[in-house]
Amino acid sequence: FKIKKIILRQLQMKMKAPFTTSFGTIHNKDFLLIEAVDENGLSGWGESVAMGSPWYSEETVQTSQHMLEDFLFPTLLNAPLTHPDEVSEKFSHIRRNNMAKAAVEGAVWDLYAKRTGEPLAKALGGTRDKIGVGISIGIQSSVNALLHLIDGYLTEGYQRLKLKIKPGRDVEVLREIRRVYPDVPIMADANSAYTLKDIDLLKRLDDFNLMMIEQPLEHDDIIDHAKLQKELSTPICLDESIHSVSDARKAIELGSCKIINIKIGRVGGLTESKKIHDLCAKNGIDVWCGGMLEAGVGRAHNIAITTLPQFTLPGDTAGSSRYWEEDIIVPEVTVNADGTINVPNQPGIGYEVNMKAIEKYKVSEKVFTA
Ligand code: OSB
Ligand code: MG
Repeated sequence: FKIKKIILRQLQMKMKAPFTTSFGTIHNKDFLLIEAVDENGLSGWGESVAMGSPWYSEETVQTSQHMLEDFLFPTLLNAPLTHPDEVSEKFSHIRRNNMAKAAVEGAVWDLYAKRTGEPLAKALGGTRDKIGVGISIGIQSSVNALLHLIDGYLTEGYQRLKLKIKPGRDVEVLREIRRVYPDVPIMADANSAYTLKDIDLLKRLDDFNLMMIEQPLEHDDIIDHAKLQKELSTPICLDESIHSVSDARKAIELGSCKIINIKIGRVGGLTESKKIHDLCAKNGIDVWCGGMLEAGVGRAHNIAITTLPQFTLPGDTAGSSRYWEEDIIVPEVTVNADGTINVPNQPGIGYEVNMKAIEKYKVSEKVFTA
């Protein structure tokens, strides 16, 4: 098959509640949505997780747009394809820019699965019809505010809590939450807010029976994380540090982590996500699907990849209503009372795009043809 037309839309969606990490606060989600159209007029959808500013990684909405328009679309338009695995091969002469690559690769995967009439989860080799999910909670102004939020999310059924931490908002906060919830599965995500100089403080986190601590040290590091893991009983999970199956292999060899968070955008697409998944399965490394505050299209891709067997831990894929007044897919993603999401069984991503909602949030649109 061939991609004959690509429609690139930029959207802005206001978050229901601001999301605060060790880096700052997100009020509005700016992102690119990609619609890839084949010779029969069938569309596949992809969503870029690059954000407005480069705090999580070096990519932004604008750098993605540049890479897509000037390099990735020209490589893909009109190129004969038999399987979406070929897309990342075609992009391999372009360094990094993983979020831009993943966005358009995701659209090709959706289109491919729609053409073959199977759910994206099946096309990827997924085996589950339900996935377990937790919730990632940003840094709050007070412990009481955090406790209030936690109470609501546990009532909704989420299987585990991920609490964002940073220096000054770590040990005391976790101690208080553990006191109130001695048995709830809890993990902490530092988004690289610490260094090895903080090792004594990080060791104190071992007291709280955390499932894992996510990315405590620098965003591009696997050496110091290996040193830290030797000193901690809490498993380290890497997020920002892992961009490829090659990074994952090195981190596993060094002992830099016991768990890997796979984000499709961070690793350059679904094909690379599968490779990392397979490597982790072989090495007994637990895997879960991270989140980037996605709208519905990206969320649907996350649900599909999470159906692979080595996604053994609950991911960050919360329901649409946790983020948005109105999502861009129908039906919206909902979470069952037992903290699971039903995997859709319609072809492709399995949700319809809501064109009215897309029009409402659209900031700009450009069409590229072969
Ligand atoms: O580090 O996992 C992260 C959101 C934006 C950027 C990075 C991260 C996150 C989250 C939220 O933790 C996950 C989600 O709810 O989508
Ligand atoms: Mg993280």
